[in-house]
Amino acid sequence: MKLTSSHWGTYNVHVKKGKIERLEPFLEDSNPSNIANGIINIIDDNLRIKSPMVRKSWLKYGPGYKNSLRGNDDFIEISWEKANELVARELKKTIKNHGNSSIYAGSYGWASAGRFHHALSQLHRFMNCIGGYTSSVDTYSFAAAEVVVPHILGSFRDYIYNQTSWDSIIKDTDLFVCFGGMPLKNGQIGQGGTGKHIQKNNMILAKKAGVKFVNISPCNDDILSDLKSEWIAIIPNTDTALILALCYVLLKKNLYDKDFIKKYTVGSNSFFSYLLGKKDGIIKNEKWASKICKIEEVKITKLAESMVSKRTMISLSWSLTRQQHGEQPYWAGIALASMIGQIGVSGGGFGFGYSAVNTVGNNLMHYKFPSFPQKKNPVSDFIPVARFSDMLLNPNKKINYNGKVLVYPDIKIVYWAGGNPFHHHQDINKMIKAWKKPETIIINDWCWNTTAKFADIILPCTTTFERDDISISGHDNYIVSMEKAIQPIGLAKDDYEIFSNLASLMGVNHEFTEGKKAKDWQEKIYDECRKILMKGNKDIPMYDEFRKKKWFKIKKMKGLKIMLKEFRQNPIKNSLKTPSGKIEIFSKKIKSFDYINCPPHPSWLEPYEWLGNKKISHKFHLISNQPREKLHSQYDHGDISKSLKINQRQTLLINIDDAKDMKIKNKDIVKVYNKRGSCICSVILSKSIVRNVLMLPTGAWFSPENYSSKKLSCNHGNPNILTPDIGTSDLAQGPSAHSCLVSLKKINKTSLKKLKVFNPPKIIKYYN
Ligand SMILES: Nc1nc2c(c(=O)[nH]1)N[C@H]1C(S)=C(S)[C@@H](COP(=O)(O)OP(=O)(O)OC[C@H]3O[C@@H](n4cnc5c(=O)[nH]c(N)nc54)[C@H](O)[C@@H]3O)O[C@H]1N2
Ligand SMILES: Nc1nc2c(c(=O)[nH]1)N[C@H]1C(S)=C(S)[C@@H](COP(=O)(O)OP(=O)(O)OC[C@H]3O[C@@H](n4cnc5c(=O)[nH]c(N)nc54)[C@H](O)[C@@H]3O)O[C@H]1N2
Ligand SMILES: [Mo]
Repeated sequence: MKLTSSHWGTYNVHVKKGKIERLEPFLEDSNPSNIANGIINIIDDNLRIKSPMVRKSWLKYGPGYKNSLRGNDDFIEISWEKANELVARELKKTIKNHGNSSIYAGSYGWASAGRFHHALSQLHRFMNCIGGYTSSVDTYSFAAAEVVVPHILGSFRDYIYNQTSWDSIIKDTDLFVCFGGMPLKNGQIGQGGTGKHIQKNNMILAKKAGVKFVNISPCNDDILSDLKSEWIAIIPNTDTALILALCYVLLKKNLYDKDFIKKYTVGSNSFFSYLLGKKDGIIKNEKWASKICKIEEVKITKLAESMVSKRTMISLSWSLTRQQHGEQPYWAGIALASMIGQIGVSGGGFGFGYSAVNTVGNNLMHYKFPSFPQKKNPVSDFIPVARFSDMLLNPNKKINYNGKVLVYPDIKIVYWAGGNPFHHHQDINKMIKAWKKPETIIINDWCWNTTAKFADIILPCTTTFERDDISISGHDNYIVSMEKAIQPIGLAKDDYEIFSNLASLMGVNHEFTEGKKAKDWQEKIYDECRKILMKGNKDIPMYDEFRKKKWFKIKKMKGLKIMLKEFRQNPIKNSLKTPSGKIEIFSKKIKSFDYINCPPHPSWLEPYEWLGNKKISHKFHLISNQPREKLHSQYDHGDISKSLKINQRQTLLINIDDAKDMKIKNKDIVKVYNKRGSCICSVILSKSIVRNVLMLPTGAWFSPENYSSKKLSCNHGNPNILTPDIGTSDLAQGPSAHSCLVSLKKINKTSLKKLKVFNPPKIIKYYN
């Protein structure tokens, strides 16, 4: 029996005759996730990429020709020697002719758990050894927050990893108000490796301790039903208006904490004038917000009054940032918490997305552990990550980003390892247009997902079950020795071996490997982490002993973890890293950028696509949230994910009365569409979603079935065929997937085309 770890948990792997027989959850984990079981039948099925592949027309006609056949071409199975030679040849040629900035290797994605075999780190180090690459900054998860929160609090990362712990909430919180819910399904995941799932138990303990929960969301499934929370149903993309009205009530009724505002914040005057309508003639009162959010005025007044009269924790879900002007709900939320005045007090203040991942609210000191060193990137070009299609389509275009002007480079090679752009990127039809631009697209992956089918050269990598590693995330209590359970499938190699071999052909093997084998790097990483941990964990074993014992539990912090406690205690000594040292309700820095779509204090800015825009004739707002049965697109072809599909399609939640009006029944098949594209899915009728809102989780592999037409549609239910590819604002340029209007129509089952996405492409064997 071997132990392994994943983003969704730690498991004992039972192996029989070289095959994985079953996975048994880690004994420490009382609330394990079922996601892991999805791998068992697919680790070596016909969608496993078992040898290097090259797209037929790319090889026949050369790079840059027949790009439009990407995604609908045959593949030729080739040897590693040939594949390495092709990749090295293209990299050398491109670097010589166009320079390293013409290689895009931003390569966003979650890859797999394990500190060393982290595909992105591997790729980035390799690229830095050969002269660098155009990189990406920020994430798809919460880019708007990553850019705006440092202007408000001095840092985002310092806080997201050090949020007020659940034990503080259990002890001291009276009222827990979640904007965007607190979906337990998301708490299954922890980036880099999860030991024990902590969210559910803590939620229940908080409930037992008397905490009252309020779920502010278009969907009441966004919170555990055991919490018996109050549901305040809101129209998507309007939280900022609601929060501004809550601030207004506190201001108007003189209920806010003047001492806190004075001592710990700057810029409230300007913000208050805006609330009172002195700037634009619009008073941001309950009546105003009620029209926008469709929440009764009296509910808004009552909520504000109870928030300020009780110990209140505000949770701002990460989803709020993935919408047009996604900077604003976070800024408004922090302003509201400042007016309530409980920031830095046990059980009060605000947090970012409780249960967005397993580790939010963990009572652990955040460790900045070393990882596989990536070296320095000699190329300075970068893009905000979600501007990927825009960059490919518009070389030399200038864009604003956080006070800078960036110029897009002209990309000739795209290299991806550990991510799935056909899963994560918005407006897939626009991306397909962009995808035709580069001469060569190379990926390392282990299964024939849509990105693999759309690539030119595919280097097959191992899964975590086929290699040793260490799971050590910095926010989880458990360090796990990840043990190789089975031999690599087919000719798959670890990403490290893939890049070591390529590094040899590029003449930089020593720079890349430093003469070390994978196990040497793992020992080095462990030893460095151990040194950091020694302080509070004297019993942490030496490397060899750790491998024998298999796991180690890092001690909890003594006492409660309270975000911004030190700042509250002494705002001079522990000033924030903002220009004023205080919480910036008004940012002079942002004012100096002069962005019309990101004013210098929290503001309501209408998104283009929301239910309030009557110029767009779509009836529904589409939310594409995280899937409960998998992590993004991973294991979508496995049994667990497939078992939750209906008619083999991703399911779409629709309000029961909306469905009745349209004569749609449970499990009917529908086409969801707008000007960007369309997709097919199966409906589930629900009372827990507000009217005119649809919910289609992400993760269904994009399944194009109509190659001849200009716009591809998806036969499987991938929402990104519908979502807009626009930046949140000139400040963050983050993704805005949640600002999306659509229409719906019922489809006859008999007209449904056969699903082909789970078939591998045609493979021509043994050509060399
Ligand atoms: N509409 C809409 N779109 C969204 C979102 C949304 O809410 N709505 N959410 C966004 C968010 S928050 C995120 S984080 C992104 C997620 O987007 P991604 O992180 O790109 O999604 P994953 O499916 O996790 O992709 C991981 C890929 O890595 C591969 N992989 C796994 N292990 C290894 C390995 O060891 N080596 C290599 N080389 N490859 C490996 C997997 O097979 C898979 O193809 O999606 C974003 N997209
Ligand atoms: N099982 C599972 N867990 C995951 C992931 C996964 O793929 N699968 N992905 C992980 C990743 S990478 C991330 S970034 C986190 C993301 O964590 P979140 O961003 O919190 O997750 P989502 O499920 O996208 O969104 C949460 C809820 O926000 C609500 N919502 C959407 N728009 C609005 C709005 O305008 N206002 C309000 N009030 N609510 C709104 C939706 O109802 C949705 O269910 O999840 C992580 N956890
Ligand atoms: Mo994410």
